[in-house]
Order: sequence, then C-alpha cells, then structure tokens
Amino acid sequence: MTDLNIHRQTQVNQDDLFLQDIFAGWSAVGQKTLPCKYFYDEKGSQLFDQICQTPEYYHTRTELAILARALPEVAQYIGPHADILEFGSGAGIKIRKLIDALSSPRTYIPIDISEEILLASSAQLAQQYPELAVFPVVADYLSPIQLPEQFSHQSEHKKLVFFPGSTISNFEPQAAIHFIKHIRALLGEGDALLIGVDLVKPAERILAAYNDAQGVTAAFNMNLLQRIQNTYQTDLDLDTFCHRAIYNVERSRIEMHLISTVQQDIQIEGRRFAFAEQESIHTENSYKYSLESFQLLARNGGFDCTHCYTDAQQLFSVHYLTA
Ligand code: AVJ
Repeated sequence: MTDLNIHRQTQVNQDDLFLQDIFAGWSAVGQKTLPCKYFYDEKGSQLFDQICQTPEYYHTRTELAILARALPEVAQYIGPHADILEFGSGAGIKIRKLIDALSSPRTYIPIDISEEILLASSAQLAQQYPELAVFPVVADYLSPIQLPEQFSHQSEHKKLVFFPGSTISNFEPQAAIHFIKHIRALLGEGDALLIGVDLVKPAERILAAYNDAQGVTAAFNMNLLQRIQNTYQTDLDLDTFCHRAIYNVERSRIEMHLISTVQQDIQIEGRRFAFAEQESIHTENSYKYSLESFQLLARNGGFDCTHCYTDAQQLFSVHYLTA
C-alpha cells in the first residue's frame, strides 16, 4: 500500500470535545443544540451516503450532472498541473470526476474530520492515481489549519479549492462569508474555488428531501443520540425522541431537530438535563441560496463570479469563483 504523508491537527480527543459540546448545547437557557459536525461518525457517514441515494434527495445526482457539464470547462480555466484542496472530502466520487477532467493535476490535499474514512479513501486514490501527490489532512476545517507546503503562496502552480455538496449550507450566512474569505486568503490571483450550492425552491420539494419516505434522514439525525449512547455513561432512551425537519421560509433554511416526545431528565456522565414534552434539540441548519444571493456572498468573500452552472430546473448550482 502507498505510504501517505498524513497531517493531523486534531490533538484533542473527539469524545472529549463532543461531551463538552453536549454539555454546552444542553445547558443553554432556551433552545438546546448539538453541532451538526458530530453527525459524521462511521455510521453517520454511511447514512449520509444513503441519504444521497434516496429519490427525494436531489442534491447529489443534480450536482453530479452539473459537474459533468462544467468540469471540461473548469479544466480549461485552471490549466495543467493544478494543486487541489478539498474541504470535507467524504466518499470521493466527485473528486475522481474532477481529477479525471483536469490535465495532470499535481497535488491533492483532502481535509476531513473523520480520520478512518479520510485515510482509507486517500490511500485508494493515491494508488489509483500514481502521478498525483496525495496529502490528507485530518482536521476540523472550522478551526484554523496549517496546510502542507504544496499549497503555499510561493507555488507556481494554480490552486483549485473544491468544496462540493453544498456543505457551505451548514454555515450561518455571516460565517459563510468568513469561510469564503478564509479560502480566498489561501489563494493567489487567478486561483479558483469550485463550490456547490443548494438553491431556494418551493418548500414542499425541500421538505421532502429532509423527510425521505425510507426514513434515512431520520436515522441520520437520530444517530447523533445513538453516538451519545455508544460513547458515554447515560440513561438516554432513543425511543423518547423523534426526527423533525422544518423549512424556515424567512431565513431560507432547513432546520433539523430531535424532539423529546416526553417530559424527562437525561443523565450523561453524571450531569442531568431536563427536557419538556415536545422540547427540541436543534441539530442542523441547511441554508438555501438564490444564484444572486450566493454570488453576492462570494463577492463579499473576495471572489469574482466567473462562471455559474445550474440544472434546467435550477435545483442546485456549481460556481467557479476566481481569486
Ligand atoms: C451536507 C449540509 C449539504 O444540508 O443537505 C442532508 C446535510 N442533512 N440531510 C444538507 C444533510 C440532512 C447536507 N449537507
């Protein structure tokens, strides 16, 4: 097997961080919360891949169709020997399409929080593309990251940041600008960001995608509680919670919640948390943009909106933004 040069930047134990975030999110006055990044343990990542295949979840298959059209053009814009950086690399289907479309890309730096999946997919990719230098970085990309030197400003090679899947939807709009600025700061003039963004559309269509008939999204949401049960000393009973996804029209966002169906106290590692009947834990926001509102955000983040690709129904969009 190929030897990989791995960069690890999560020095702190994930279980300790999760516990801290549970305590903080459940002791707050008012709305209880859990950060959505904890969805993606091994089981959660599997469930997410399953969500992508449900008939209601239009995002993935639409983005792949858009990419099939966009990538030959992207290859022309960015040119040969590009260095690629990807945030939240996941299963690796989209990156293969990108690598296949580009003319001899030089480096691939995937950044992901789940170490096992990242390393397995990086090793596979390195084997499949012997010419490509693969430098996986295990990190929470929400905190500052030290990048391998291949992605430094001095490089003569063009840099392309790949951020597909509309993961940007999880950021609050202000934080999204902040993150785009952070990406911009990694790039030099002429480098680019290729980013997938889910679009606003009638509520029924969006709601169906987060309330799929097979209940995969419900299982994905409930897996957060399963993860708590698997990891800590607790009397948490999963049967006392259910999944709810609502569309907040005013803020153009899907909200996922876990609802306590009964009034109860839950103990976790010696701490007690009170839940009223029907009280919710807010587990995720997924913001929907119009083409215009996203382009405004991109410009505020310091990019030129060079190209924008969408499908005939305008369900999803892919933006090629130039630094
Ligand atoms: C990975 C944030 C794009 O919001 O559609 C899917 C996550 N949550 N179903 C999304 C998700 C529930 C997904 N993103």
